[in-house]
Amino acid sequence: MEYIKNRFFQKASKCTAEYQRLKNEHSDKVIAQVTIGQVLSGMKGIPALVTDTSKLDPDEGIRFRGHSITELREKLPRLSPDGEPLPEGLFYLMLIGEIPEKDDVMNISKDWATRAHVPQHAFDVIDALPKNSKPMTQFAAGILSMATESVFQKAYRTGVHKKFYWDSTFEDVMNLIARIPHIAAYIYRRNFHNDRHIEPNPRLDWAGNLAHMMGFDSEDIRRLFRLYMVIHADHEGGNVSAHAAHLVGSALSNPYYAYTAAMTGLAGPLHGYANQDVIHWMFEMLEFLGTDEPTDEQVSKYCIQTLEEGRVIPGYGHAVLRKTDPRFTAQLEFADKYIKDDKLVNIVNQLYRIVPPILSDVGKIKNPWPNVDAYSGSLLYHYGIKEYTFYTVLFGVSRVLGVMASLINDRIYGLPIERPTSYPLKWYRDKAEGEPGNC
Ligand code: NMX
Ligand code: MLT
Repeated sequence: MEYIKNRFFQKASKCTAEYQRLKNEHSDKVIAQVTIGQVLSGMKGIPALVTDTSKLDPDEGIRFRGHSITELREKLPRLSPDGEPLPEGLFYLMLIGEIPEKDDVMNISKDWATRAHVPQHAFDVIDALPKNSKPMTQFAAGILSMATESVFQKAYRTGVHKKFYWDSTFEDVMNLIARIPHIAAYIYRRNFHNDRHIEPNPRLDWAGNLAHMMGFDSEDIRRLFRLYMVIHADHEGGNVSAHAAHLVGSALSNPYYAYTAAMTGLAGPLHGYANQDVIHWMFEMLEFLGTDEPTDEQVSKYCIQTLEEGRVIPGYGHAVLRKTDPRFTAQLEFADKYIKDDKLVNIVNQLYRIVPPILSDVGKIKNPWPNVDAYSGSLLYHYGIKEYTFYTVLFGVSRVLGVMASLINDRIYGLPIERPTSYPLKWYRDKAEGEPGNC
């Protein structure tokens, strides 16, 4: 496994040199203007972060090191010809920037299996929380509790030279990725299967093992989990979870701290919680309408009612995307291929016809199209994972791949502490109108 670390080091060292050169030679170069509108609407479109793992195009969607989801599904190694690519391969791609060989992927899988032992106290911390605490609360607590294991933190305390920070961060990241499926599955079995836990199977791949520990061993679910883990893994650096991890990591907090921050961000309803909210909202709708096969007119009226109540339609809209999310499309294709006539999936497809024109008519909504969360819940539900309050945890398992690959990069580049500037509202008003403001 050491060879993958070495390969990363060889590749990333060139980029580290490039980072230093840019900083030394071009720090004064102006690359963008910032408008008041951008500041007042969540810093949208301001280039302010360095993230190599993936880039989001508003019209085309996400590309991982230049590869679209369609390309990944063709090019990344898989276990069987008709299966989905292994997330291990995507991790390699995000980390090193090249499509891996199957051997590389299998080696990562084995390496993670050897690192997968979760310290008992992490389970004890989860068990100390009441069972009615949200799965994401338990998940974040479990991850945070494993900070006791941080190799980076120990290295830092012993005074390791800053040029080696990446090395112990790499070890932490590999350990965290290896352990996170067990933490997730433990919460699932604790909350929904009366604490009847299932041990990991080291012969399985990372996503297959997660399904196994949750109690699902069919090839259908493994296929779905591999797809799920690939499409949720990264969405450039500015989304709330990635940005939170980068920000906290920039203080040289250990990777467990940084990823806990990501997960508390992912738990928000405008971000990853939307994947459970979609199912919740659909069930609310079906209950309200008194049918599980609503007409287009009924669905349409319910959507308008939701908007009139000042609520969002979950699974629709995006801060960057301006077209249907290719992660939505990948799931739609998966459903077309493997799922025949499922009521919930049918409603997701029905919503895809009905919601965009309604959101467009509102006027202010920049993107009326569905995002990744509009589909994912219905697929999980179809395969028997019906406890939708758990769904965001699965998003969180996947997101570790991209966000933590980026943290290793942050450390090898030697990115500094992140510290943008803030001003009172009055300052912006003075800038805009040239007159003293009131507040
Ligand atoms: N339903 C109703 N209103 C919406 C929606 C929606 N799906 N999407 C945007 N709006 C509203 C938004 O709340 C805002 O209203 P106001 O001016 O009153 O504050 C207005 O439209 C303009 O928002 P945008 O600039 O289009 O979107 P923004 O970048 O602020 O927000 C989201 C992006 C994704 C937070 C927003 O589209 C949303 O709340 N969607 C529903 C929740 C969701 O699906 N989140 C998951 C995102 C993906 N993920 O996994 O993280
Ligand atoms: C994500 O996957 O992080 C979401 O689509 C949100 C985003 O990109 O802002």
